[in-house]
Amino acid sequence: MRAAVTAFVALGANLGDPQAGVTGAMECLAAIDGVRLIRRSALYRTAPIDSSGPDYINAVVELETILTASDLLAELQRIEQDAGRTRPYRNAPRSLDLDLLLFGDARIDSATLTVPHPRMLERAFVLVPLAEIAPHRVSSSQLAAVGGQPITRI
Ligand code: A4P
Ligand code: MG
Repeated sequence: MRAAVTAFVALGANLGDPQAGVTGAMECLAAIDGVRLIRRSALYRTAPIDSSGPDYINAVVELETILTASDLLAELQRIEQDAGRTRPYRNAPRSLDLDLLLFGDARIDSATLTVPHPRMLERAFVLVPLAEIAPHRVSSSQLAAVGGQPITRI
């Protein structure tokens, strides 16, 4: 039996009913074989960053998993597909985006997976919900660096 790893996943959506999309995705994550949902942040409303369309709903969850990081990524992509995600172009508005932020203390740099997520430190929509559920994983200077980005807890 593989040892369980603590992983953090960011959820985002700004098409359709994004609040229902993010909440439903949390249930889908909890239902993955080999995954336990440990903690979920509140939902946050955020303006699009390097993206367009309506405001996003964002959140972060903590998982415990016996899957490998690449198997977990495959499950995240399956849930995105099931939510009707299309990829017309990079950073396009989306019905659901699931990004693997952290996978234990692993550093991964493969063709399909980079962990820690390379843009997580630039984004209040990731750091604020992550700090809510895992304050020890985000420093106050990291939070201060994204302090100018509007984000509303709902
Ligand atoms: N990939 C590599 N590393 C990872 C990882 N750690 N987690 C690869 C997930 N995927 C990872 O992703 C493209 C490829 O990245 C995947 O095939 C996977 O192999 P994608 O989800 O298809 O494309 P994307 O979403 O357009 O790119 P990405 O990199 O997820 O975009 P970002 O940088 O996450 O930005 N503004 C607000 N307010 N809220 C948002 O949620 N999201 C984005 C997306 C932009 N602006 C936003 C928000
Ligand atoms: Mg993504």
